[in-house]
Amino acid sequence: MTLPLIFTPEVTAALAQNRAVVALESTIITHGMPYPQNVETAQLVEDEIRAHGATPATIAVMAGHIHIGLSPGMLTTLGQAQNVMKLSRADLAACLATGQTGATTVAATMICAHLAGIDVFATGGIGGVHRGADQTFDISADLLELAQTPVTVIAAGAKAILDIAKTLEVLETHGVPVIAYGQTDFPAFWSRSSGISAPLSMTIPVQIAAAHLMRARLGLIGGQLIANPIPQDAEIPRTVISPIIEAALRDAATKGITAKAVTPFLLQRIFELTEGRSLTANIALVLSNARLAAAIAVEIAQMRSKS
Ligand code: PSU
Ligand code: MN
Repeated sequence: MTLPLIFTPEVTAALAQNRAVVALESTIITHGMPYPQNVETAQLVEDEIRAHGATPATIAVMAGHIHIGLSPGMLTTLGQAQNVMKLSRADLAACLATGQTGATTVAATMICAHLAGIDVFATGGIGGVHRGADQTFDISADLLELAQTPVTVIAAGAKAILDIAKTLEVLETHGVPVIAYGQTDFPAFWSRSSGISAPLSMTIPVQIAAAHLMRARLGLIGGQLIANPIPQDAEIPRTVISPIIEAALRDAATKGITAKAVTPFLLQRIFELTEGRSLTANIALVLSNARLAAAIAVEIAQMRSKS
């Protein structure tokens, strides 16, 4: 049986010519940002990747197929759709088999990107170990995906709604390289610094590309997490965002929010409490991650063509 993949002509051409391609997730569109900023941002991110020499491939499940690349019309439809499934490793196949529409999280996007032959994926932030995980066991499947699927993921670190120290511990246990870009501190999404050092640090895209290819040569399974700090001018300092995060977490507890609903609830609540500033920061960091991802993908394509 052939894989249920549908490529846009733009992505097909890039892959056929061994040119750089950057995968993008769709949960950030359906569950991470409000309409219409979600669609506008998705379009801007794609343009940013093209402007930096790579081809964007936004990934989502529609009517029984995994789409690798979405047309502008499909992006808009997805961005306005209600009751879209939030897909991770556990529910990807069920969504395809039942013909429903689903947005891919970091975990599901990595799986689809790898099936499509794409090495590099840009997003905002990854899921991680939630605060209070000792009670709730809420640990994102994103972490285990990084441990087993060979895609390099560029994110702005992990959100401070999570327990960042425990998130780094789980990644270390599972052998995932966590590489801070251009600094030693692990970034905390809206803030450039989490106050915790990243295990690894690199300063130029070519190093990250070389490490990606070296892992494959060594037969190491799994991907890399590249933690790219939010641009300085868009940062919300930790002292400003911390009390807001605490308030959002209290609201989630009061309302009894659990499982898949936790991350979208907290993002929406923080958006309200910051009067939109968290969204402005989120857009800036995704664009910055797209630029870095394009640069890494270009280096990987170049190195492959020489070997
Ligand atoms: N980061 C964002 N916006 C998002 C997410 C992360 O800035 O919408 C999404 C990603 O798709 C990530 C998912 O994979 O949240 C993690 O969800 P959970 O914590 O339920 O595993
Ligand atoms: Mn979870």
